[in-house]
Amino acid sequence: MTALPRTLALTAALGLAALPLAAPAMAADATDLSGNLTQLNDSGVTAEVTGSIDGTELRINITPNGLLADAPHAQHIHIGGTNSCPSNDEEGSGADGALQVSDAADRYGAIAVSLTTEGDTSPDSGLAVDRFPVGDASYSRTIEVSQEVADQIADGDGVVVLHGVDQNGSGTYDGDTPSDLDPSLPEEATNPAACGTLDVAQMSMPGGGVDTGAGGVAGSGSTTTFVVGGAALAAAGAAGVVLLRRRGAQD
Ligand SMILES: [Cu+2]
Repeated sequence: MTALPRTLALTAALGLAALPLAAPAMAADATDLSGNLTQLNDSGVTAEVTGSIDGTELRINITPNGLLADAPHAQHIHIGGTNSCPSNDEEGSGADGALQVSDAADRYGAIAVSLTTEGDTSPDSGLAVDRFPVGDASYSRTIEVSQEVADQIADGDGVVVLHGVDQNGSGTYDGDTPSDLDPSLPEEATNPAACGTLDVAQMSMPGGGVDTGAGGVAGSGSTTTFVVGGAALAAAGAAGVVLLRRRGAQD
């Protein structure tokens, strides 16, 4: 009479235990990140952002579209405002109402991470124009950030901003209005071109954090995987309890 239930419990425990094996323990601390950047200053620029934060290791991939060709584009994770972006039609303190960087700092905050192609990634490199991607070049880098910044990003407090807008359509950064960040540069070199919040998805499954493929699709896919994985873990745990109780009863 007891043989059948015991067999079932064993089968359930073994069968379900195989599912969590497919998701190694390293997945526990990684948090998937994603963002859809939209234009500011009528730049026409959009960008897809994917990545992950695992401890203090930030992985970030940016695929921009519409940035001024052959020109460097400063890009940062901003933190410390209201974790939001201005609307595209918002006017600012630049020429003909162009929105300058400081005009929306109350929304997206200050530079926390400079997304340079190499070397330093601190706010000090915020305008290191020789170390930022040129034109629509895609970007992918793994960066060690401070614990404070990591926590803020994991809490969903990051905003990604791409800079550099050819406001007058001349094909290069020029014009008489100086940048509010560096008066030696024209505002076109630093005005925000696109902005989007760095959104936090569910826990990362293997491969989720390094998915450079179809952008936004990664987030929903790993969410589903997480739910299934979580249910399997819970079920396996319950089956294990049943098994232990039966073993205990037998002794
Ligand atoms: Cu910025």
